[in-house]
Amino acid sequence: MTMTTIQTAPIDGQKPGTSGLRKKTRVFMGQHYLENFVQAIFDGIGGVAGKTLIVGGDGRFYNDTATETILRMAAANGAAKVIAGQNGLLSTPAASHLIRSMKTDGGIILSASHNPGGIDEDFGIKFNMPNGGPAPESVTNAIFDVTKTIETYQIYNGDTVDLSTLGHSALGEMQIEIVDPVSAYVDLMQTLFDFPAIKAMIASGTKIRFDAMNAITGPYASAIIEDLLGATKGSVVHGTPLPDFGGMHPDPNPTWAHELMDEMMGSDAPAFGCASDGDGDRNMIVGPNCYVSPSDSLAVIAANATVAPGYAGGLKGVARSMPTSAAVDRVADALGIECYETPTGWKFFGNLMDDGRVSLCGEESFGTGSDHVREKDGVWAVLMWLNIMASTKKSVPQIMQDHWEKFGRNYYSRHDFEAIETDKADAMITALRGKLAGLSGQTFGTLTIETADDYSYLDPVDGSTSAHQGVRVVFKGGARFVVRLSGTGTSGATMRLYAEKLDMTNFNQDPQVALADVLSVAHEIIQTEAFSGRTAPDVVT
Ligand code: G16
Repeated sequence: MTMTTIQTAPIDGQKPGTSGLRKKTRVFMGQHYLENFVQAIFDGIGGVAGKTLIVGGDGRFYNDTATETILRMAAANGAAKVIAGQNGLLSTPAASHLIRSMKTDGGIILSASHNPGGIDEDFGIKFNMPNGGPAPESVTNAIFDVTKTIETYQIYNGDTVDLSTLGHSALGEMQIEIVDPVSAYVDLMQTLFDFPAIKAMIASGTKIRFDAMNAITGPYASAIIEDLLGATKGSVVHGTPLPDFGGMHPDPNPTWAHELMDEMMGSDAPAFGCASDGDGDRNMIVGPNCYVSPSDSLAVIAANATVAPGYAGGLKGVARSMPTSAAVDRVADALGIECYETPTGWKFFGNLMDDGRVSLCGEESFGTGSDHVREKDGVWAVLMWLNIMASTKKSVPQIMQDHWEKFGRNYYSRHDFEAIETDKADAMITALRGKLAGLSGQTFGTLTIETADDYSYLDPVDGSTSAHQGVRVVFKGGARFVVRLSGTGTSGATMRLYAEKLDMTNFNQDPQVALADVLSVAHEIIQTEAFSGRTAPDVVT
């Protein structure tokens, strides 16, 4: 076996987005593409000599090859040890947990999350810090800077790397430990939730359907929901992780998890339905005839978390991303705890959790989690909901109705306009920003604009600033819309339009009807059709 220094050159476009670098798989398979970025990670974090890293991914096409490459490069760069999930598999929250519990120097997670997988679909890679959370912008910027000047990378050639056998081995001087991807995570969940109460509820006839969408959470959900909690075999559907997710688009929302939605809206629906995404950090919760929006899920969890043993002492505070609805804000008010607003991206929650300011975080993009790890966590959210149902003895629709009666309902919806030509999307956002100063005071039908700005975040912990994090237009009375371009797509630009309106009396409208006026004003201001040619969204959540 030999360590080789390979000559390379910078490759354009290796700037990490909302959550790491995501590109078409074939782009990652191009000459030096993955290697350049991995070397940039190593150099951007100050080298890996003597360090211990976690490596794993969601099992999508190219996961195994990329894992092996990373191990070879870590060895050649002098890493002391790499701990990898068996067969290169780790859900994102499980990786975050291992990074923390094994006191490592961070980890590399291979995933394009909720994007489809396969040779013609998407792949991704990101670095997580020793706290288990996604690298902050200071680190991703340092990594990006290296990609612009890189001339060489180091890699070990020779011996094969066996990712399938649990236990210890070595690659040159570097130790390798292959671990079961599931067991440590399952142990952690049992410290947080009332498993006996959930088990009793399931034994008394509560039926569950967990749609793992042929992605990473299948083995985790089977171990917990079927084996430990006693749900009937088959409660976890699409439970085998496949390199192309069996052709499914593993994004747990009503559009892509339509099989689950059909079942839950049908006459013989189980009491509880849920789905998770490619790498297991997202979740969707559905009751019989009752879709729970992610923003509402966050608020319900905040209001009820103390039923779970891990949260019995109360929440320190909560945080939500700016486009997420303000439903959780009123729960925080009622609880007398702080509610923080951050830009889109789980990485912004890390400082707040590390500083002991918040224990619960959530986003409209189907992400909820707590300070048990530093990623959002799909299976965690499912267990929290099951714990709430078991403790309150209420159904999902009843939990929602009671919540709205107590706190009011924030009608909420996100409309995605996908794969717009990048130039057109940029022109649309630039024109919108140009209008902001003149918008306040303008009236559109019954809606009068109170404020309009381009959101900028000042991190209260480290004092860093993140500007241009989304245009927000707030109407008198609190209704609002937000517009931003996605940072996770791989084709063209995706415009996300988020609309919200609080109603304190009428809780059972169709959100699209309740929000029709806000959406219509939004399009009038954005000039969506004129700039993009689009008249309807591709995905509505
Ligand atoms: C990532 C981030 C989330 C973010 C989401 C959507 O999720 O971790 O914090 O809300 O992308 O981002 P965007 O609107 O920029 O596409 P995931 O599940 O893709 O890792």
